[in-house]
Amino acid sequence: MNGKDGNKHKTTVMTYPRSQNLFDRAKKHIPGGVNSPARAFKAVGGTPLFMTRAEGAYLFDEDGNKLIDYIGSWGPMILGHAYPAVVDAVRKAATASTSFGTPTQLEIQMAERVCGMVPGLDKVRMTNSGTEACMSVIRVARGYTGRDKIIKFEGCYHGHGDSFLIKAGSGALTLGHPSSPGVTAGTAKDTLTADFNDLESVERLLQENKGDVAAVITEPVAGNMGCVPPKDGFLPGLRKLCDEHGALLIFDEVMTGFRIARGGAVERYGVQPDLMAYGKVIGAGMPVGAFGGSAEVMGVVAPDGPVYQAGTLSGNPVAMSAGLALLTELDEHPEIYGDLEKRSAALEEGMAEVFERHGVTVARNRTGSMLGFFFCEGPVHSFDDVSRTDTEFFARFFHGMLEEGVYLPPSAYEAWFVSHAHDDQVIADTVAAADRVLDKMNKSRSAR
Ligand code: KE4
Repeated sequence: MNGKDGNKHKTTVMTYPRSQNLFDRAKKHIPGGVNSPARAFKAVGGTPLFMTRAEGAYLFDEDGNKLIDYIGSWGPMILGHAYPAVVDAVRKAATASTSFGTPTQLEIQMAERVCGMVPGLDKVRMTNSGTEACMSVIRVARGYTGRDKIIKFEGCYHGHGDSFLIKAGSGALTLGHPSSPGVTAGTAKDTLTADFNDLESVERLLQENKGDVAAVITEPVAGNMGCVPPKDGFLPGLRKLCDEHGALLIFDEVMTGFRIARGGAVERYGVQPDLMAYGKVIGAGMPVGAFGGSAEVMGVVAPDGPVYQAGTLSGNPVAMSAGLALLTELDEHPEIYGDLEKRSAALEEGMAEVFERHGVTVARNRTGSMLGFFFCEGPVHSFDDVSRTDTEFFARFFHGMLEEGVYLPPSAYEAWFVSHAHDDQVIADTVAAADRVLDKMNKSRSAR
């Protein structure tokens, strides 16, 4: 199994014969056998598992394994997989046709729901992915300000749009190409990169590019270099710097939106960006993104204004039905966030205790139900800190957990997600699995 995909880790991995056969077949007609590189297990070695279904906190793979899921489709599954209200909504919507290409009442209901949940969100436009939302939101910022440059942060990921594949996180970082070939120098010159949690690095770029910076875009909680929350003062500091320099502040809430609070980071941190981007939870697992902001800034978006942005399937009725069903549950039952907080804290503390007991050096970060562990000395506040994590150890830990029936994100540079379906027993089973894995790892190390 090892080496088949040229993985660099000497990790003993379980065999998953059906997934292996499917992966071999997939690679014939799909680049790398996957429709998104983050799924390819490149960072951890071995065979990506092919799933047949999922329910609540569990995935079920082609080889009959039942796995506790900490990816949750990379964020959308905040109430667990196959949530009945979402499934019923999709079934019902699909029988009325899967798309019309005309306006529908569903889109109004979605816009009203989202604008009601997020402070300062007056107008919102639906897209088909988080990438589209982020691409659109910087075009709006450039159109509104008449300026060309944007500032992003090293290790943050805003999708695969050309302007963002500069020192990007997530799969780009995992695969070792944070700045991707195929992005032209002309595009790259307009993307400046600062250091997350370092206001001075932002101020320096704003000073050096006085009057040229349209926007600063950030993940308010970085989730694509592992989980790295903002230091106290960082987000308010960005707001202040943007105001001083006439740049717009953009929160990329594709991951944090509706997850770390009902109103996302805007609510949790009380900092008002000019524009926001959404994805993941907003679509409940269907392909949905969105961007929005004040009526003033969004007034430049076509057909009201000159900044063009479009999409055949934007606001798709089936996708809107799914997202609306999920957001309505979250909006009408805010106690869910308290549950998520408690269970995620229990997971964090339980894992920390197990790592400690097995003498594993680990730094941990958590914001609400997104969290991460770094196998290095803490604290971890920046991309440089993240770069110290032991990815080899992570790969071994990942496969050990997989063998114990726990599916972690297959990269040290991804956040773990807890859903409302992760009850106390699921959390306890996860911690117990980690205890067994670390026992085995210690034994195999002492046996060498
Ligand atoms: P999508 O185009 O993948 O829907 O969204 C891009 C995106 C934008 N902004 C943030 C903060 C994001 O986290 C993402 C996508 N996240 C990754 C997981 N870390 C997607 C996984 C994948 O690429 O398969």
